[in-house]
Parts: sequence; C-alpha cells; structure tokens
Amino acid sequence: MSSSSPARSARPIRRLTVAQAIVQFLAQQYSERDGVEQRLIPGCFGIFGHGNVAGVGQALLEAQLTGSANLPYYLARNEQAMVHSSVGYARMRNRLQAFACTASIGPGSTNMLTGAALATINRIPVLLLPSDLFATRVASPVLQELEDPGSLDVSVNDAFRPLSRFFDRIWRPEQLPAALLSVMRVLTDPADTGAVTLALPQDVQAEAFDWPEELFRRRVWHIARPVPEPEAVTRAVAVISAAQRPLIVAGGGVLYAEAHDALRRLAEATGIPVADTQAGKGALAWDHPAAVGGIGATGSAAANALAAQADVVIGIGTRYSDFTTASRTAFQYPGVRFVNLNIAAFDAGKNAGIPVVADARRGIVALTDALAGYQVEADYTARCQGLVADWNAIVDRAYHLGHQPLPSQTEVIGAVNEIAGPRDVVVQAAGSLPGDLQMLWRSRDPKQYHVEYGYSCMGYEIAGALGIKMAAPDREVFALVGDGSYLMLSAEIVTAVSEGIKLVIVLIDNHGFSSIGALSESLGSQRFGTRYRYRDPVTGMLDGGYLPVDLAANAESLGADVLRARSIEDFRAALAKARTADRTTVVHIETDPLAPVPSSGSWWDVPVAQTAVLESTRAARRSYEQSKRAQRGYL
Ligand SMILES: Cc1ncc(C[n+]2csc(CCOP(=O)(O)OP(=O)(O)O)c2C)c(N)n1
Ligand SMILES: [Mg+2]
Repeated sequence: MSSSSPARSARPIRRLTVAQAIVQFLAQQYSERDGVEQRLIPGCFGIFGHGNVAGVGQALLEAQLTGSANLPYYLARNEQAMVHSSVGYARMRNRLQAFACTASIGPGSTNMLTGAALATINRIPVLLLPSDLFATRVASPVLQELEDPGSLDVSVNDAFRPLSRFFDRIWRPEQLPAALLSVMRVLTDPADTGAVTLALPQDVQAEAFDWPEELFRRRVWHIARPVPEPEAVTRAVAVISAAQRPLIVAGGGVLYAEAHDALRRLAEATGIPVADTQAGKGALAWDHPAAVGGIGATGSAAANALAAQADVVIGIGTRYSDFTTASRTAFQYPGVRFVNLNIAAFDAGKNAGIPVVADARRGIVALTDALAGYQVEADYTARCQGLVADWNAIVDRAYHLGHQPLPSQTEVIGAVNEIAGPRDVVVQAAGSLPGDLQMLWRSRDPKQYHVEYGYSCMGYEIAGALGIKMAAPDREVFALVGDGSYLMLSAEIVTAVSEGIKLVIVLIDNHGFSSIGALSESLGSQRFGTRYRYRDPVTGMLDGGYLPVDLAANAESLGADVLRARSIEDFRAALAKARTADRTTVVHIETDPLAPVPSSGSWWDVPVAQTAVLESTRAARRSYEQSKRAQRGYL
C-alpha cells in the first residue's frame, strides 16, 4: 500500500541482499583526519563456510566481477589470524582504517573471539562479521548451532558481546541501516574504538530488500581531535610546574594521534624526561636526549630509577597496565601525583590523576604553551643522562654478548636492530621477546616498534606482520616469533605466499617457553611443563630428550624461503639476505633459553602458592610477600 504512494515511489531504491548491501555500503565509507581522507574499510579478510559462502561471499564475488563495489577479498588461513592481520593493519595506519572480517557460523566465528578481545583491549578498530543461525529458526538446530534450552535467541556469537565496543545482530533487513551507521561511529571514535561486531544470521544475509539509494552514498567519517578544557590544562600545569622530578610516560595514544613531534617539542622545551610503554615505544627516538627508555616491569633500569622518585607522572595516551606500573610498584615517591592526558575519560581518571581529556597532539601542544618558561633543574637532567648512559652500555653488551655455544636472544635482537633500516618494523607479541624488546630495542621511527602487549597473544606475530606489510608495503617487516608462538599460529605464511606479500620471519627456537620457564622458576615451580621435550619414563616429566621437530622444514613446506643460521655471524648474514629478498623468508636460529638478560630493576605481580610442599615454592612465596609491600594504591 505505502509502496504505491507517490512520495515513496519517488525515492530511489536499490534491491540487494543484506550481504550485498553491506558490501556496497562498506566500499563507500571514508575516514578523515587533519583534512586527509582515506578508505575506512579498505578490504575484507575471510574464510567461507556455510553461513557466509552464499551471503557475504556471494556479495563479494558479485562486487568483484561487476566492479560495482571495490572491497578486495583476502583469504586467510585461520579466523583468529585474520583478526590479528586486521589489527596489525589498523594500528599501522594509526586507526584511520580498519579491515572487515567475514567468518562462517559456529567455529569459524568463535575462532575470531580471541582476535576480538585483542582488538578491544588494544583499542584498535576492526569490523567483525560473524555468521549466525537462521533468523526464521525453521531448520533449527542447524549444523554448529548452540542450543540453549532456556532461550531460543542465544547463539555462540553472544560471546562477542563483552569483547566488542559495539555489538548487534541483524534479525531483519530493516535493522541494517541504523546498525551500519553505529558501526562506523564506533570504528572511528578514538576514545571508544575496538572490535565492532555485526552478527549476520545466514538466511538474512541472502534475503533481498529494497534499500533507499542514499544508504550507499559516499560518507566521510571525521576522526576527532578534541581540544582540552582550558581549566583542565590550568590545573595540570599548576601541578607540573611545581614538580622537581617530573616524568612523562608516553603510551600508544601518542602514536595513534601522530603526536610524536609535539611530544618531542614538549620534552625539548621543558627538559622533562620521556619513558615509553610497549604501545608507545618509539614516540621519541631512542637516542633523543630526553628519552630514558621503556618503563615498568620490562623497562629500562634508567626509566625505572627515575619512576621510583618521580614527584609528578605525566601519562600521555597510556592505560597504565600492570607492566607499565610494575604492578603499582614503579612510582614510590610518597606524594607522587599523576596528570593524565588521554582521549578516553576512563584512562584520564586513573591513579586519581588530574584528567586532561583530549586528543594527545592537541593536549600536548596546550600543555607546552601553558608551561612556557618551566624547565627542570640542570642536576635532574644530569641524573637522567647519567642513568641513560649506564643503560646504553648495558644494552651494547647485551647486543654483543658472545654467548656460547648457542647465542642469546639479546644478540639476536641486537642483530635485527643493527641490520634493520630506520623505517623497518619489528613485530612481536608474546613470550620472552616482548620484555627483551621493550628493554633493548632502539627505535628510530615512531612506527618501527610494533609489539602487541595489551593481550600478549601468542600467534599474533606472523598474522599481525601480514597486516602491517599490507598497510606499509614500503617498509620491511620483521616478525620475531618464538617456537611456541610459531607452533600455535604460523598458517598465515601461506596467505603471505599466495598474496605475494613479503615478510621476514625470525624464528627463535629455544625448545619451549623460555619466558614462562623463567617465570615458573622464579616462582619456585622449577620450569614444570614449559619445555618441548619427550616425556621421561623415569621422572614422568617432560624433561627427556629434544623432539625431532624441524620448524625450519615446516616453514619451507608452507612455501617460504628458509635460511638456517648456526651462529650469530651466520644469522647476521642470513638476515641481511632476507631483508633484500623479494619473497617471504624465514630465518631460523636456535638460542639458549638460559642466557642472561639485563635486569629492569622492576617487578611484576604473579601470585605464588601460599602453602606448598616444595621449598623452592615456599622461598618464592616469602620473596613475593616482601615484594608486595612496595605495592601502592594511588589515591
Ligand atoms: C594464546 C596464548 N596462550 C598462552 C599464553 C601464555 N604464554 C605466554 S608466553 C608463552 C610461551 C611462549 O613460547 P615461545 O613463543 O616459544 O617464546 P619464549 O617464551 O620461548 O620466548 C605462553 C605459553 C599466551 N600469551 N598466549
Ligand atoms: Mg620458545
């Protein structure tokens, strides 16, 4: 009735399936910051199965064949991995662009959950399109459907709700336009971004509907740079300008806001030293006079010594994770105060700090202007520089340890650092490498250091590197991966090979978990269950001989070129060759998991059993209780 009314029929419509409408819509979305526009959703990763093969899959095929929408499709090998690749891409593009990911119903979709958590925790935008059960329910239960006797509208995709910054399920086509607009709003909101999930029932994906043509117009989403409230700046400056020993903690927000130059000017104008977090590393070049290295549990001893006595901590774009605060033991000055510049009010309020809610760049500029004339005392600067010089000597030694017979991991990091070009990217996420890298890596470019340490997810390395290389094809990308992470998720080597995307993968083989092994030992648990070994028939433990596992051969079988390095000299030569190769190349090296690593002079809270038979555990508990006394609430 209404469709025959003159007013309605005059409105142009386009008849498409829900999936086709989504593809057409995504291809028309742009983001804009500082007057520069780019595609907001430059492509779609996916793995097809029932649920999306005839829905989103059909729509992507038709778009490609007809040229009606430009949304390139990339076939991933694992759904978790494709979310990692998307996160790598979006982080590299400073959150101005985000990939879409389509998955089949059931396990294809739930494989994305870990990626969703990783994206949301790291505040990186990604659009997830899990497929869902039938909206009509006529064929229920379908293959891979979760049956809940207490509710017929529950599906496995409800598990995305707590992991997503926005979640919706499209039961009817009419719901789609409003949902799509909300999706774009959240993806482009720098304070609220993360995983955005649109669950798509499989029958609805294929259902046709008459869409208003204006749904498919080109849309530009402005990415905001909010200015700080002048009164907040005044309050912050009153505290900072009274400080004797201020310290800046630069987090990932500095990099996403492209505020590194502004930060450098603030540091140069005031002399305030700058320590950085895992996500913020590289905000200042490592050899800038104000740079004091990483902070926290895996930071530099220099930054941690300064943190211990800082009277004002200026956190910029940081979430103050436990690694950053050394589980709240890093800042020991009794009257320490915090000033937190953050785009998210949630983070700005942490540690009872003075909140300055703003874009990092605009906020830093405002603070710099308002602090005109303020300078730290010369003896404070001298102390900072002395600590940094001592630390630099420690790093030099770690880079060239000459450990025998197998090299140390610190030498491998040194070699990668010295062979990488200034714009090359190093990628890592879990194991002993993030700690060693935050301590030892010398960043020369704000986008050089890419360690995913919000979720520290084993398996991010290769998949993330793929997305990073897609985002920055002009940079060499080195994925450093432990044998544990490699075994968990190396399948995206195949995607890199099939797409002709070149990665350098450094595979550090130490026959198990050097990280958790060391942690276990320090907690009295004797490296139990952390070695990749045969089970010893006498002890019943996994401490028999080495396994006949050849990870280099495994990488070769996936289509990568492989170089096997037998010594650190060999490794340097292989790495130089891999850097100039035009194919994905894996450089395999065995290292000694027990080789020494410099100390950060810091602590991380991991509880130890309060009662135990083993004396090693009881001793660890005593030392744990001792360390815990340094833990503070900042109120
Ligand atoms: C998906 C996932 N599972 C488990 C962990 C806990 N974990 C952290 S490091 C680690 C071992 C990593 O082994 P490897 O990649 O060989 O690195 P290494 O410790 O030897 O440096 C484990 C199991 C994790 N971070 N992520
Ligand atoms: Mg290992």
